Amino acid sequence: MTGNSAVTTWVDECVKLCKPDKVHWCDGSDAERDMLTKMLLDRGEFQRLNEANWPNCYLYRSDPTDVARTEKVTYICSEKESDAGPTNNYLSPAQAQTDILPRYAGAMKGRTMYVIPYVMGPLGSPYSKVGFQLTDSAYVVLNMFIMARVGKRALDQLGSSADFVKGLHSIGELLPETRAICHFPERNEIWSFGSGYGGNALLGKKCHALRIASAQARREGWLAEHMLILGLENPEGKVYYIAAAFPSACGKTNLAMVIPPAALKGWRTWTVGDDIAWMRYGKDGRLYAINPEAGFFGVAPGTSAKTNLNALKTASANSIFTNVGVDENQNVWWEGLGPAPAKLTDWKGNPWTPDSPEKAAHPNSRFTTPASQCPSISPHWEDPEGVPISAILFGGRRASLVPLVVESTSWNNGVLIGASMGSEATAAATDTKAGTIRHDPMAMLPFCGYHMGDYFQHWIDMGKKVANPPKIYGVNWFRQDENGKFLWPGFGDNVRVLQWIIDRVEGKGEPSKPRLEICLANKT
Ligand code: GTP
Ligand code: SPV
Ligand code: MN
Repeated sequence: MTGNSAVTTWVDECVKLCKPDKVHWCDGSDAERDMLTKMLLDRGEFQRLNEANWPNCYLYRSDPTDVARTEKVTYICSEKESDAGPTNNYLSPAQAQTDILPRYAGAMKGRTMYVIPYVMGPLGSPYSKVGFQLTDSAYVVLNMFIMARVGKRALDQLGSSADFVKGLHSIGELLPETRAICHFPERNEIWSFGSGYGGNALLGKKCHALRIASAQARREGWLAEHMLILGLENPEGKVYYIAAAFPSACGKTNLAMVIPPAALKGWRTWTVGDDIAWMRYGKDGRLYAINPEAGFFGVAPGTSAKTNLNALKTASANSIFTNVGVDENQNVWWEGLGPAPAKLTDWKGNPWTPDSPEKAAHPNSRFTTPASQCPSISPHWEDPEGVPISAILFGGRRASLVPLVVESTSWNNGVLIGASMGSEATAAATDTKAGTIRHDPMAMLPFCGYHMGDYFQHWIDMGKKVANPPKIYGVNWFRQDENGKFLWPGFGDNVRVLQWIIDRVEGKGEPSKPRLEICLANKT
């Protein structure tokens, strides 16, 4: 409990509405985590993984109709429709009140309401934000324990302030037809109903740290972006930080913890964040970024010792695996991990063999894992002031046309590159057709909490704030030949592109010429 009356008044209102049997205030302790884990194991919702290979790791299968974000029922509920803009689904606050709120009435009968106080951003950072998520899903609580800094620490950070985000979440009956994710940017409020999955349900992530935060960032003069943050250290020991926006399932987690190829002697990378960056100008006129999250909610398929060893090592303990396959010895498996075991149980709980027509793991299956366990985690990943950004990348998944890398000629030209991004849809959202190209400006189409036109203006305004904003680049790791084979090796070799970008930042190297040659070789 807390003495903060702004918090308790709101929690009381939600309790009256949802009518839970019990209210549990999360303190974020190990004992609490163990208690919830045991409860899910006893209920059969969690399956313990092989203790030798995956210590303290669990498998969870979500409802098969609830496996990814649902953009069609994600709403921006600003006072004015014009503030939501043409790219967001709009519901007026009054309409949300009449259409959505009644779904919560008595929804938690027979259940416990968990109150999760959380901080997005490093503890004690002036740029961190406090939120509260009320939820009736213990699985969501355990994910939030990994993804955010939860419990007493958050109450301490908030003190008596009323500046916090209110998130009301109920899985309801997990019916797709009652599912709705509503955001009220003017009152820092989120209502999520009918889903227990990832970005729909872990409210600190997309709902708070992107949709609510982007609107707040515009009001306050900073940026909340769908970006990874990584440091690239050259052989002289100088570290350059890069922020990169790629749409969902287009390579952020991979680039954030990329291992340079052996040929690049003396180069190394440092991970700061893999999905979200909050950025603002420091007193020195440089753009500084913090990672608001404390964990990674990473795509499992395609993750292997060859493609992303650091992710595998990170997730090898104290992690939750959602919708992957599992073998008889309780080892997880997914497409791309390595040779398939002869026999598996698939993500739906059915028997599976390598001859089965279906995939063993859902294409959007995920691991939830503490960032602190990442072998490449930056010693500065929790610096309260953030890390200084030297370059910003915008990239998509494009089989044709878009070259490996282009350098913008100015900040505004870079904003144009970001704003005109297109990318092939992936399995990260259920209602988009995988493979079809959609316009996804700055990888923020599903996450911008306000009018996309105002968002572009805000980016342009941010460039006017300082004399030397970071250089902006467009990249594409996903060009294919006529047989559908990737033309660029990707993964570790992407560091070669970063190396060239760093040279350019230092005023060295040729403008895009070397890359142009690659494009020509690829029959641009
Ligand atoms: P979200 O968490 O949904 O925001 O996704 P993300 O951008 O972090 O995507 P992630 O790094 O998890 O990559 C998604 C998929 O793309 C995985 O299957 C990766 O194996 C694959 N991938 C990542 N980088 C590359 C690359 O350089 N080349 C190729 N061909 N595939 C890649
Ligand atoms: C994304 O879809 O961009 C993700 C996964 O990072 S989720 O948290 O489910 O939104
Ligand atoms: Mn994402």
